[in-house]
Amino acid sequence: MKLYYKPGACSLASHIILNELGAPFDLEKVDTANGRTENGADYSRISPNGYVPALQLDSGDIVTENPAILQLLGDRATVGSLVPVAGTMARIRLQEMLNFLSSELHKAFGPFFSGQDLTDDERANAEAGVTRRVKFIEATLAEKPYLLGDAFSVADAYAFVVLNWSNFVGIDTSQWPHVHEYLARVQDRPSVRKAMKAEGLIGDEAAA
Ligand SMILES: N[C@@H](CCC(=O)N[C@@H](CS)C(=O)NCC(=O)O)C(=O)O
Repeated sequence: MKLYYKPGACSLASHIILNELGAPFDLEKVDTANGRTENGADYSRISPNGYVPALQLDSGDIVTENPAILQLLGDRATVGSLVPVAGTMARIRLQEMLNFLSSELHKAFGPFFSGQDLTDDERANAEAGVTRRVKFIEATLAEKPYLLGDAFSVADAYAFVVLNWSNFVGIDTSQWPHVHEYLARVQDRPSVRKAMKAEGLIGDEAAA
């Protein structure tokens, strides 16, 4: 399998889950601004929408969209419970959460990554949008250690990546005590530190 990724982008969630699986995989960095991969390939021929992540399976099939890729990878886990069994209500809860993360929380960060300088008002609006969505996560984490319950799942990898963007856009996560503690706890997983190190987001000391 090969993951097409951009450092620190939402593709980091799939990178974390690939590490959780423990099987070998390849990585290829994408420059989404110029539509080329690090090997010089035209990325629009790999993923027509031009964004990451894209996962190339050994069959040659390409899968895009975070919720689809994360469930595909989670279903391949041979140990642990990265995704609940398909067809159960627990699996529906995962899909509910992945859709919330993708279409609500992830997209709430959009204005910060628009490439435009935000005015004070635009920044305040964008921050209010993020805060509105994080409140649901904060309330969820007040009840249980991970988004689906007692165990880390693919939803936690995605939530970690998106919530952690707060630190890059200047939103103080200590205003959400459960989220703040959760981010530190998830970042401490070997799969997360390894992926962040490989993407150049943390140094050797933090990854050790
Ligand atoms: N609906 C897509 C959204 C993916 C997405 O927003 N990818 C961003 C990075 S997090 C991207 O590649 N944006 C283009 C860019 O950064 O130039 C999914 O869930 O996979």
